[in-house]
Amino acid sequence: MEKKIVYSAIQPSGIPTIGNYIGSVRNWLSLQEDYDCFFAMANLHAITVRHDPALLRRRTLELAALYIACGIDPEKCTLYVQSQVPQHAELCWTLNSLTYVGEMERMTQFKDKARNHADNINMGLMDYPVLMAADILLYQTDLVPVGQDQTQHVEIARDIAIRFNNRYGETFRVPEALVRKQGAKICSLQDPLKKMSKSGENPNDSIFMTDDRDTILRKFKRAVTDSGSEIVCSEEKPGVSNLLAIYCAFRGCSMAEAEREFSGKGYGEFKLAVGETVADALSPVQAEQARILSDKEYLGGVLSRGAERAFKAARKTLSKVYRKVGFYQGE
Ligand code: ATP
Ligand code: LTN
Repeated sequence: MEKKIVYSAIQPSGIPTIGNYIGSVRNWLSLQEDYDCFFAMANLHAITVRHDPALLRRRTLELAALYIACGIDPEKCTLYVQSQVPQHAELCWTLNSLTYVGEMERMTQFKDKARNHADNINMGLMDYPVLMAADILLYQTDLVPVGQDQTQHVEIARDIAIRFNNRYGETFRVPEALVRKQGAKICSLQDPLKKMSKSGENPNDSIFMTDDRDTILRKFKRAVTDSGSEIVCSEEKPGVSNLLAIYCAFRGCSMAEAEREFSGKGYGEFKLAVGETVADALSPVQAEQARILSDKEYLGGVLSRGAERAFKAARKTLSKVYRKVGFYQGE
């Protein structure tokens, strides 16, 4: 039986946070055993906000090395850089004509980013979800493992696929988002009502995957907790709940187990335990990432094999799309 197809990506727009790890990469690990997985560095998406070209190039390689250091196996999955497969931009253009401006204006991420980058509300920023739909649909994807914040974009990808299929005949498989309940939204350590994000302005909001032990312990020590002293997960305690979610993700335990472990303990002790757990988990990943990054030949080989495999799969879908739309492809 043919394996189901999984697609996901992260933008190399900054240093990934433990939010990216918990909400996405970590969930990809088990999928690579049973599915045909494509994981990308979404660098085309990363230029929709102002960026530094040299840094973008470096962050792209760092992200690839991080994926592998976290356990993504390039022998089992297709790991590649989005801009190396030209069909993404080509399909995006085609899908643009099936997408309404009003739909894009309503996207939460667009509204947030437009607010935060008011001097640079460019066409790419608005087109972001269509490019993401192209990423997903090019590979005839079944499942898209993402964090909570991306579900609206996967929904749009589904709508566009259905719209295309209705207009031109069955062409795309209609994908589904795969969002794990636990850890789907890791929040800022300073403002637990806000998502932890790799491009936020306050570095104390986030634990970056490259933070050293002292930095991690310090950031957790300063993390905002809530009034009262009980260590339980509840809506009235967003700060404590967030720390518990992080702890569970790295410990691999349930919320009930974590609550039991910290019952009767104080916030100070709790925050130190969370910090130590995260630091212990990140330290081997960081060492492995550095090792992979220094082996340029290996990393270059992985990415060029990945791009080649992705290209072949993408070409197949795009040629079908071009035929259906009526684009001349030679006799
Ligand atoms: P940026 O700040 O540059 O917009 P980001 O940190 O939001 O980036 P993305 O590249 O947009 O990260 O997201 C990559 C993946 O990580 C997506 O699947 C997204 O849902 C997931 N993700 C990002 N932040 C979190 C978070 N705080 N909690 C859980 N999942 C997250
Ligand atoms: N927009 C996503 C990154 C991304 C993505 C994708 C995720 C780009 N293309 C395709 C899943 C499938 C984000 O997380 N900001």
